[in-house]
Amino acid sequence: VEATIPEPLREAWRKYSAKPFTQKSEIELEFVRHIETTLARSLFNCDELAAYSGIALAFRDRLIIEWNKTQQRQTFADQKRIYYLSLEFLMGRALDNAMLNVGLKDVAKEALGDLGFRIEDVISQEHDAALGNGGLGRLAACFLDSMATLNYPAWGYGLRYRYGIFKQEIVDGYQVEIPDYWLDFNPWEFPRHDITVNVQFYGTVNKQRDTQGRTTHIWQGGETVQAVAYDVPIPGYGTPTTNNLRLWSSKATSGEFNFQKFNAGDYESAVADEQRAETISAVLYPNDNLERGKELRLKQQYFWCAASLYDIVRRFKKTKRAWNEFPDQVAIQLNDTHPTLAIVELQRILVDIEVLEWDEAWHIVTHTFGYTNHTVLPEALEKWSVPMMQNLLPRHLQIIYDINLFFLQSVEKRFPTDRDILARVSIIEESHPKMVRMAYLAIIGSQKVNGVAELHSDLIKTTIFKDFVDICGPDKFTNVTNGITPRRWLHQANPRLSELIASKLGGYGFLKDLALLEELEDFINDKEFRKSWVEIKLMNKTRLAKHIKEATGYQVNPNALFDVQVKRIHEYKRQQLNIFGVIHRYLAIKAMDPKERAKPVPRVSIFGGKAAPGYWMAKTIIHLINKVASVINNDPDVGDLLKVIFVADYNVSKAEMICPASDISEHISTAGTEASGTSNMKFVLNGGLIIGTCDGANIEITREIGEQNIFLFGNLAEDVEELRHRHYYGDFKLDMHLAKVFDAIKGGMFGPPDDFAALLSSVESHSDYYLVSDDFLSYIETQELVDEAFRNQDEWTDKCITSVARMGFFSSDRVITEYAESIWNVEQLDMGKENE
Ligand code: F55
Repeated sequence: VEATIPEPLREAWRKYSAKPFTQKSEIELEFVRHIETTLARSLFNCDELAAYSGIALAFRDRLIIEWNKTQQRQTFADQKRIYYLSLEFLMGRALDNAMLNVGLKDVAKEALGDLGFRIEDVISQEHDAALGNGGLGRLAACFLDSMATLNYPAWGYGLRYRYGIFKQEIVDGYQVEIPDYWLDFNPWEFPRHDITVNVQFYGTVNKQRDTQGRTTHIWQGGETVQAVAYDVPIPGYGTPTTNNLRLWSSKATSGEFNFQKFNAGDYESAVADEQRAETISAVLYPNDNLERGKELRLKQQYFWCAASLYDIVRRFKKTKRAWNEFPDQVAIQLNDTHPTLAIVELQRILVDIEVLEWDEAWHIVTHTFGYTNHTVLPEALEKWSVPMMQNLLPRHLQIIYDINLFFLQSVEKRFPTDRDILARVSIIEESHPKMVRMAYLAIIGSQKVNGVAELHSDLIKTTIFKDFVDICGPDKFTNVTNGITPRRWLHQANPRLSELIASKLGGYGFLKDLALLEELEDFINDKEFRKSWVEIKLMNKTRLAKHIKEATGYQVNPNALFDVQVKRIHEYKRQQLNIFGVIHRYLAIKAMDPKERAKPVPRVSIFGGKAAPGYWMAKTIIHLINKVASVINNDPDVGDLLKVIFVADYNVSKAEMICPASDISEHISTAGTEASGTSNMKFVLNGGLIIGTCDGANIEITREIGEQNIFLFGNLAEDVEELRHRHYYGDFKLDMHLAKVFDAIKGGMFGPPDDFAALLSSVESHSDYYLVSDDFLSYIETQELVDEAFRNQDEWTDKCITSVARMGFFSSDRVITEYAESIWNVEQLDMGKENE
């Protein structure tokens, strides 16, 4: 690498090149320097926010030194790279993670202590980077952590939203959305004003003949928006590898056009152009598992795909390789169908700009991409209207039609007798208006398609993508069960448990090889260990209780059973089943003879999660939870026996506090609807048990930890269709316990019944699409089993320790290794001596 510096200068460069700090005194020096100079603040009015800024800048500098070296190393190694395209990266806070990953949190703690700060207070000043909705975005963040930790040459590509997912407040029991402007002070990003890409929209396509008589397509006119790169360093744990997350920000091109408008005094129109351009990366769409077909969303997708592809191709071209080597140098993973236009864009670059033959280009494209599906819910499968695409991306629509034509021709040849197959598998749905089915395009343009848990991967093969298994063969479809990074979700979220485990396993090796946790089972009868285990859980619950008191005013007893359901609010995730169960429990307590009331196990039911702003039913569920909370929590008959809490503004940093504090968490989706779930893994890894349905990764968690350690209930995925059919054709009676719950709601126990009429009707009416009534009895009976089990604290602790010991499989390191070997075909960078 040094060879690029002229010989006589090398010594000076080497001598003065930045060295990463390791000492407390160095951290203190950098901290003070940043506060006094970078931030221009006096040390005498340095509050916690300023302290956060100072320490964050110090660690940022440190990351950037390794980041630079990593990029050099990767360029030099000249290997295949992974590009992970995701519209969402739900990163959460960066400082704590950076300190832990570079192994200097303890040193930083002392340094901050010397200067008068408590590290926890400083860490909590940071605003979450909340560029995602939920599981899909958080998965991308866990993958970045694992790819860096495993020394894979990998880049994330996303959008730099000015507004992340909204902040949630609860006002009078209703969700209120507050904009999340998070960029006021963000030390973790580096603007790269020199790395820009012009992205074209609208316009027209003209055919031309080139000198060799070939027809070429010229996309002309329309408007151009500039993408500016912002880079975020991603440090691996216990390795110098620091990868890059590149987020694109949109702005108006500073071209002749605006200049002319300005000169002509047409300021308003010039400013309007500027604003329209900036709007593209302004805000994250807050829908999870719902596609709404808005033009701005399509613009976001193309803007981001075009800029990323340009960047990737530019990097490839620097290697001066032939085009057919592209798939040996580049693996692009599509996080859901949101980046599917990247497939079309690469084909366009190769055919229109690099003038490759169609077939050669298409071969390159189809050996470059992989597509991960995250849902089978029909309303979440992306479709774009053909007229909209025609207008915004005329050339891309032509290419899609050509891809479709060639594909359908090959299908017709192979299945000449199946009369409907062409209509079923066509990328274009023949509706009014016509629609482009993005998942089909993603499948056809990719080398591999994967689901995110076994059941889910089986379901996509037998339901939504069945025809494509017949057409493309079964090998194209595979499963990669999700996982989570143990660095954030154990070590960072639960430092005490991590330390206890390390004390038994002889160090923190398990954080890089989570399977090592299995050795914990040897200590299951170790009295001291068990005592510490239980104490840590109680401490974590006490910390959450403190937050609950501050946030809601309600006092909860940390010795009660903490029952947690935190995730996006959605009918398929069935928070309504949970709250109906809570009401059932409340009615049972009320019906008891007061002397009997000592018997039930005290419980705190904790909910958290955001509803998409336009998802009215989800908002109704939030409202019901809050109304139930205010009735139960103020009922003197109930006391500590039952408390209901809604934690407002559930996000990554709240999850870090909540996951370690649960005794039981709920993952109770209608069987077959939750692709995987990942918080289920976080809770078990932190020594909590699960009540759940046979859905998503719950099934594999059961397989790993043993069915005696999980509370499963409810109907199976294979029975769902028939049950729905039965509802629909009238042979249906509401579960009798649920009927009593509904009577209480209808009687006004929780406020005006009209507020909840639609919610009840969705269950009572002829549909009950999510089978709440069908699973209700099984649910409440299983909750009683949970009570029983919790009474026996020793056995409960056995279950928790055993479960943690068996969670090794769910590390995102295992997941990334599987992707690397079976989909990407990329190698880890050889770190030589550096990593020892
Ligand atoms: C966001 C935007 C759109 Cl348009 C569609 C979906 C989403 C989204 O947030 N999806 C999401 O979070 N899906 C979840 O992905 C997780 C990771 O694979 C799964 O564990 C989870 O089951 C799935 O719902």
